[in-house]
Amino acid sequence: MKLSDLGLDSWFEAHACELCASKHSVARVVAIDRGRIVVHDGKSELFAELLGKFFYKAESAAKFPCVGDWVCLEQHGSGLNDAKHFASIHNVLPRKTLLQRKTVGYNEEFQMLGSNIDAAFIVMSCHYDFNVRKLERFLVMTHEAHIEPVLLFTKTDLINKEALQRLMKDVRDAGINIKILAISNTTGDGLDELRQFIEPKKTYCLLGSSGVGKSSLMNQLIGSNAFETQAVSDSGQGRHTTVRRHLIILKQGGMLIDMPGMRELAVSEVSEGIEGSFTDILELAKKCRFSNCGHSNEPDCAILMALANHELDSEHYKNYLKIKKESKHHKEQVPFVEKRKKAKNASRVASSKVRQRKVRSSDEE
Ligand SMILES: Nc1nc2c(ncn2[C@@H]2O[C@H](COP(=O)(O)OP(=O)(O)OP(=O)(O)O)[C@@H](O)[C@H]2O)c(=O)[nH]1
Ligand SMILES: [Mg+2]
Ligand SMILES: [Zn+2]
Repeated sequence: MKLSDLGLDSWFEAHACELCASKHSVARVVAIDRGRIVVHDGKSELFAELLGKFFYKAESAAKFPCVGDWVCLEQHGSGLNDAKHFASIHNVLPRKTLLQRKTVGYNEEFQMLGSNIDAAFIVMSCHYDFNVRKLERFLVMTHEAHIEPVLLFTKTDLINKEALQRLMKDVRDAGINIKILAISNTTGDGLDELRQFIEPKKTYCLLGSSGVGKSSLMNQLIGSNAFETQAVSDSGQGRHTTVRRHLIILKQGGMLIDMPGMRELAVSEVSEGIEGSFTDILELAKKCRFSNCGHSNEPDCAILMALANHELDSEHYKNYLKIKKESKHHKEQVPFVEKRKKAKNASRVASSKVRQRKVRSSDEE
């Protein structure tokens, strides 16, 4: 397999020239398994270790590799059959896109979900899971990362055609114009259209709640039961079966990342994400008489008028305000968080130095 089949292009190659030494090769991170990094070098998958400098220098979690990254790899030993063979990661190449989310709760830390993703399938079961407001949150997240969102309905076998049409209408009524695909993993309906949509050399990921059928879809596309799946509860709740992200290379070309189901989606500071996802509201706001209109009681407010004559759905507008408020809150928190993070990193480095010293002294024994 050529590295270009894994998505390597001239943009990454240019960065590799700059960041990788001549004895290095480039490889793509395909999984992170209990702290062990699995890379694909075009020939096979292999485990790779991080150089110590990552732990000393990394000011933020974003400096560590995540699934989808291109890295400079050094291989030691004479091949995979050599017992002494091992690989180490020297650098992470810049990312074209980075999908991340704020971790839930008070801390303002990020979790990297995947990088260099071209399009994200927002997977929603049409049986239990579907909710326009949740979809809007996923849209903000993907727009913020400059990743094309595609809505993928699953479990179409559990509802009739009219109900599916109604769901699609709900999406369009909320002003959402993204591509929609609908499939059933059980009957195979819609899978051909999905396969045609997936292009060689491009990377896709599966985002969505637990139990919507992400891993079942992976199995359908690779034609085996390599990915573990588990029945949902009677109320349709998933059981968080998938616990790690894993990028696979499809035989037809193209790559797909399975991800664990997401419980909650908190937003961070997402100005571009909001612009991309609520264009209808932003367009309306331009028509208000005052450019700084607060849309509460101003005269000739286009938003208030649209709400009054039901041209603008009030739930859609409420969700916009809620996400905007969360984003603003996050923005205000950032300076405090940076300070806390710096202090935390300093203590982390200190304790890792102690650890290293201990390891060294035990090596010597
Ligand atoms: N009827 C029906 N059931 C499906 C379909 N797709 C998946 N399922 C079932 O839904 C359950 C959950 O599927 P998974 O593939 O494990 O869901 P997941 O999204 O990977 O869940 P997590 O790994 O927990 O995030 C399993 O019992 C699947 O058999 C479908 O299209 N139709
Ligand atoms: Mg799964
Ligand atoms: Zn207004």
